[in-house]
Amino acid sequence: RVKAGAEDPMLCALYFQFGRYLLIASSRPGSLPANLQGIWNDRFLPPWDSKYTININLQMNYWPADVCHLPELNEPLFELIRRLTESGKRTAREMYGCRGSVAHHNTDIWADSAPQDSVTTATYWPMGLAWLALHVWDHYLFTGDRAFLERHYETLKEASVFMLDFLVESPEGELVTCPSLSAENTYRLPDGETASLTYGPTMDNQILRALFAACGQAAKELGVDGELVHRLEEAALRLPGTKIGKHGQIMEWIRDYEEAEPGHRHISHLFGLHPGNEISVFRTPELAEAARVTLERRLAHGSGHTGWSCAWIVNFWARLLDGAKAGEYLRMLLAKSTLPNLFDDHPPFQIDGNFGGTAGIAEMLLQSHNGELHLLPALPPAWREGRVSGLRARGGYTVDLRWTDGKLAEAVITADRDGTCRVRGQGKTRETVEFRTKSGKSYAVTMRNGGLQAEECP
Ligand code: FUC
Repeated sequence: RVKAGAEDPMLCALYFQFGRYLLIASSRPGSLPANLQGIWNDRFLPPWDSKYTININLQMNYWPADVCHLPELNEPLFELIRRLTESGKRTAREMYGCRGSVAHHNTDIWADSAPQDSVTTATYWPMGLAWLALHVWDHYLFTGDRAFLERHYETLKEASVFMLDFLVESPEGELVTCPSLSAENTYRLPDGETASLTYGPTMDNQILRALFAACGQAAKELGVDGELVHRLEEAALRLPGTKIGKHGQIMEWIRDYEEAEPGHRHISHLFGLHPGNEISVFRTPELAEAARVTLERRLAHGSGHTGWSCAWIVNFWARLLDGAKAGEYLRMLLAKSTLPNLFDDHPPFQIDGNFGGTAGIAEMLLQSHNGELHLLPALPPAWREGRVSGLRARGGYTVDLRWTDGKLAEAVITADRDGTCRVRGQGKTRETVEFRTKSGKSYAVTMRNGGLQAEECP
């Protein structure tokens, strides 16, 4: 029915739980992380060697883990990141003469950190470990697990130290990665020539701002590396900012080049919208509007044609608080990029779209990246009635939600620890409520007398 254009909210619910099941089945403590086919590769010569592409795909596999309340399934990822941090030290030293640790766009079960393959639009991208390091920090934000942070802080530190050595001053006087590229995309010069080589592409700057901030906060939390924190804060101020180009779009490169493929599947320059958080409807409305233009331009030229790309687009629309669009692209993911057994279809079968789609559904129901819990941020109009229980939010909360007639009926928020919780109501509302929490206690949040109210559950 969905293929024929119908709505089927229960299929979305099934797809969500199936995504959780796939991670449960393919990423247990003690195993390797879920690869491009999860564990379901059936070929001797699998697509992309059934490995770990780390310019989006492996990261996407783990987007649902924390928010969908499966935190322990991250363990294989963190173990691979730990090994990658070790091997990346040698690559940093021998290939670049830098301290710290680096990985490129692809890795494998041996945690190879050197450039792999010979793809001129991908191979020499130096940001793989920097992006993965952000998973360490994000997991800590969900769990508050200090022993975990102590064990994996080294990745945040080594990835940051590498960048401090690696960054160079651009002609504009900013600090930039060089050489680099914007994952797998190419730009066109006025004389018609196309290329991917660049310095300071937008995604790198966004990842670096997030990495330096995360490493700095982690170091402060652990009471270590004061001098490094200071250097990271200084360097962050010198990174190129996210800029708006001639079409009103987020600029993908350091110059406002034309894109050779305006419908490209990678939308790397929106990293700052998702999974990053420097672009926000509330905090940076101009950039959020430019992100919307970026998405619309990409989609008008056919982007979202691979499963994972469509799944990322669902997450982007959710972060733009557009429930109708998020719902539309989730339907597209199901109608065009899903095989009869519900496996994601790149094509061919590739599991990242399942995980990205599952994370996208969670992102439509609950967001927590802005220092607050945002309830039903992007509920699609077709989901009139519903409920979900056990979602997890950054800050250490478990969240149950129920809605009727397209409106929030009640949320029950259970706190892991004592603190202050700020909650935002549905969609683009400015309505928020803040309350003190006690560890283990639950709080009911409802709309009453036109305002958001919170009270402790009996
Ligand atoms: C990246 C993507 C491709 C594919 C591959 C495994 O290179 O651009 O679409 O998903 O990873």
